[in-house]
Amino acid sequence: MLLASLNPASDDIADAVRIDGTVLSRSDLVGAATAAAERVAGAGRVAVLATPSAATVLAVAGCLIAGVPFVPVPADVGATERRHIVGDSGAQAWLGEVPEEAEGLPHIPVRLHARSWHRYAEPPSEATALIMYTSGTTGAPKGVVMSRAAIAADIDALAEAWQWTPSDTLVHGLPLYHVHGLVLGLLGSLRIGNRFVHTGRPKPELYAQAGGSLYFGVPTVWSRIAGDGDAARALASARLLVSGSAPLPVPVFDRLAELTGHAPVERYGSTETLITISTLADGERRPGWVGLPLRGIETRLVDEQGGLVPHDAESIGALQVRGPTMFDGYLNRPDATADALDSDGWYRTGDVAVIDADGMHRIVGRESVDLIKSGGYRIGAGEIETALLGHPGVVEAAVVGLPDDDLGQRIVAFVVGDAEPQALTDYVAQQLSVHKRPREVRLVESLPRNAMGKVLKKELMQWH
Ligand code: MCA
Ligand code: AMP
Repeated sequence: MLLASLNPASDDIADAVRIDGTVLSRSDLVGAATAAAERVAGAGRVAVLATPSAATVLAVAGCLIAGVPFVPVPADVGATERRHIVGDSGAQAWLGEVPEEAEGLPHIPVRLHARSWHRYAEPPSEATALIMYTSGTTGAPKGVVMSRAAIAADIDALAEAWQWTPSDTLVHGLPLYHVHGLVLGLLGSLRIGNRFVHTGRPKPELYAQAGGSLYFGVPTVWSRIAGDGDAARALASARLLVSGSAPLPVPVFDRLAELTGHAPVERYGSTETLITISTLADGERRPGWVGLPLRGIETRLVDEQGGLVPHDAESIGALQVRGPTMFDGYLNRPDATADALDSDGWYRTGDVAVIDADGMHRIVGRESVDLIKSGGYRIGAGEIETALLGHPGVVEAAVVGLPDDDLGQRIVAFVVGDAEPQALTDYVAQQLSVHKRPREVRLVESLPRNAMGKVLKKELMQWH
């Protein structure tokens, strides 16, 4: 059973889930999620506006109980992105919360106090659990089709790596529409049966007050905690602090270890592959390195000619991964699927890495400057450029990620035109999503281009 702790035979606990001021016991959760399942059973696919709320928890659990694939939609989604996700995914209704503009879909509310004790048969493990939208270097986000089997395999491998058990209390405040917060945080807890606490936002003081044993955060969150001595020291009583979604800077690793007494566990993955590499609860946690392949995962480094690169801690290659946690392809995009996954099941991560003789991995960077990681969010430069070009005051636009102490990278848009910078920031926030807005818009006379007319982004990144 994918959500094993929602088995009626499980012991009840009074506080299985805490979120947005609501506390759900395990039996509340089973009863209310099964009531949500009854409302969607038989639907082909539904959208869930993934606000950090009990309604989202029940909608997600209800879909997985009924075997209805769901599409998590960013809570801060804007108009263009919402229209794309709803249209491309073929979702038939909103389950749980509904955005102001429902894109013509009916709304099925989730009732916190409804209860059903109907028993659904467990759907086949190869069935689709969810479709998550994620950005590429160009174009609109693609739907990543993820099976129930892949999710179960990933959570079980992580439980082994992190000694994650029902006696843990997992705390995070990350969005419930990406792998990190949703698949690992929420579904992981519902499979393993630990207490789950969502802090609403991932603020240092909220992490400090939560009294958890296992904490998840993106590097921006850990960096803010490392900058807040009181909050960091409050985490000394935790068992494991886990960082992922972007590189954890070594000084943040060191400062966190000093203040909390815990060297953070770092792990690496992607929407398409789930988490594939991690350091271990009982193994070496080396600053700047993301660890060893999880159980069942194979990795390799490939050079530009397709040859294998040695594992000598120095030779850099394109990282490929394969194993039971891989996605089933991009929805409606066989071309993109074929580009990403080869016929032997190897997924081209787009990251470059080194591996040492013991199998430890270090992520060196990304192959393309057009995939930006900001605050742990994956953001395609092309998607923001297209959005900006839709504004009447923009003639040309080029977007890059510049190094940022807080966000890892911050989105900077270079624009030729006569629009107000703040108006452009707001425009992207309204069209795409708030977290994809440029943090800086620079109006320029022209963009550096090569003889073919292609913008020279590396040159642009040197402009100050
Ligand atoms: C500012 N705001 C605006 C605007 N400007 N709102 C509308 N229009 C504008 N122009 C408001 C926002 O609404 C928000 O308000 C506030 O400003 C701050 O928003 P934001 O910039 O998002 O906050 P931040 O503090 O800069 O965010 C840092 C963060 C966030 C909290 C770390 O980046 C975050 O949650 N990152 C997590 C991403 C993640 O989970 N990635 C995992 C991907 P208000 O505060 O009132 O709401 S999965 C993955 O990568 C894989 C598989 C893996 O390995 O895990
Ligand atoms: P996403 O699909 O949002 O999960 O983004 C996946 C990408 O995040 C990967 O291809 C990496 O570039 C990056 N990433 C995730 N975890 C780490 C990590 N621990 N260190 C460096 N990069 C990471």
